[in-house]
Amino acid sequence: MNRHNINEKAPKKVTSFINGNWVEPNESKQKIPVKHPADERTISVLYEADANEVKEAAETAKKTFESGIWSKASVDDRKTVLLSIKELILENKEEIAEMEVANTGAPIAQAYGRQIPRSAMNFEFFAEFISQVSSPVFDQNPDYITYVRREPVGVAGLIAPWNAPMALATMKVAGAIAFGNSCVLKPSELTPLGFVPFMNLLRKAGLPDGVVNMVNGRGNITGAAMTQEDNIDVIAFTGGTETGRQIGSESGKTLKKILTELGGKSANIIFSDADFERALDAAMLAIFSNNGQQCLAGSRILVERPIAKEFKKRFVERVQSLRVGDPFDPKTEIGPLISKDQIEKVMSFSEKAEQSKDTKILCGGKRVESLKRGYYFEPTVVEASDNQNIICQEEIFGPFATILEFDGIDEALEIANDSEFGLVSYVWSTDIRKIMRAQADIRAGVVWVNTPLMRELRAPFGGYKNSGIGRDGGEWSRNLFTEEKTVSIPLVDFPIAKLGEINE
Ligand code: TXE
Repeated sequence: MNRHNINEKAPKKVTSFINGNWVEPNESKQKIPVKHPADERTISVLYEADANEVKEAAETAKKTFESGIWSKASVDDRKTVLLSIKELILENKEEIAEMEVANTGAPIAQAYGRQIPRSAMNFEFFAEFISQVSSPVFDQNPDYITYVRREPVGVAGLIAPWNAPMALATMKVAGAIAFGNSCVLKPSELTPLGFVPFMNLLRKAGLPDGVVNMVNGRGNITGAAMTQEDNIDVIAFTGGTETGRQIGSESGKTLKKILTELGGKSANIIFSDADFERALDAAMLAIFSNNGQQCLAGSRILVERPIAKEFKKRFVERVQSLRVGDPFDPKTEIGPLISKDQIEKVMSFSEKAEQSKDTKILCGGKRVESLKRGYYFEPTVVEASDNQNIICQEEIFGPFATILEFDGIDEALEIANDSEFGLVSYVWSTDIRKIMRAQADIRAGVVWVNTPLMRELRAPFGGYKNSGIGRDGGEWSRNLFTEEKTVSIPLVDFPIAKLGEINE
């Protein structure tokens, strides 16, 4: 596929998927245009699910759950289906990748190299995980055996973002269904297209209808109905911090379990004793992959003063040679931003940087003038002298790197922790004492030492502070998607007090 035949390939209409079937498009529904961010063309139309449709999806998921067809299926049977979903994603990777790129504007090389393999791996990972885990038995009391059962929670409401639609949504779907739950997925209203081929492969993989349902629509309509829905027992959400607050407070009214994975403003600390070339390569990748639209972006680059001048020079040279353009071109490194709103948001930060006396734009800062259509923003580097500046404090979510200089580890850690966020962090050094101090004192859910972007699915992932509540990955996804039931059985007939017995 290339940009010019997207319209032929993309589904013309996207509706909800309930009980294994696509809901018929109903013209009375709110219609939302789905755009290709590289040329702003409308390539599909989304028929928004209202509260009634969300209820129907949630009730279907609940009925399926209660039928036991999946929730009580053996772990081996569930494993077989999950592995088959993995295989089918890989078999259909071209179509899924093309839909993702058409929708997000992420470079196709990154869709093939990262997003699609990760989506397949999510199912493989949970298939293997469920077949290995066990639960504790407490037999310290010789008269009793007490053990813990893990049971699926029920119906999971999965609310996904637009930046890496398939990779992030499938992490939630795979986790939820691996442990026996049914689910209702809501992709972002900006990026529903990759889920069309995905939903179509579930039955072929052997998944019973009604286990995975999908509703499409905007957050304040379809998403809000999910958080209010009694039939949904747990919500897993990835998205913006403000939305996370709303979802948390709404879900609290019906006492749902929640996981929220929110924004970040992650520090990438580069000490002067670091392997300079590797740190430089990694700094580029950490901020500019996925068009800079990723929660784990290393968006605040902190460089120790002795190497700062050289680092800025080399970094800016590399940034200016990034290949910006058509996301369907396999050589493209930076595609367009997702939407008009997003490019305006990013633009507003470079305007602030232009006006502030604490900041200096080293390169970029404008729309790409040579590309007349599409939400293309120049890869941008801004130097800041004060971490309190708004460009160092707010999540910009675009190809926009901020550089700050520091002297010594105390100042580096102070700057790194001076943030409302605490999702990930990066540390570059060859001095083990600095590394050990930094990994202990950084207030963030992940510390990557001398490496960018290492997502170990067995380990917990999530944020401190305003970067979210809870963790996913291996055991932590199991905690989210299961209830723990403690069962105690006596091994002897011990005397039971006879309340109410009349002993004259
Ligand atoms: O995300 P939203 P937006 C950050 C990033 C970005 C900012 C705004 O900084 O610039 O958030 O992006 C659904 N009830 N991240 O506004 O709205 C929505 O439909 C239930 C960080 O586009 O948070 C979509 O499916 N659901 C990030 C999902 O929430 C609601 C990824 C995420 O969209 C809802 C994306 C509501 N009231 C943006 N309102 C990350 N952590 O990776 C919205 N939604």
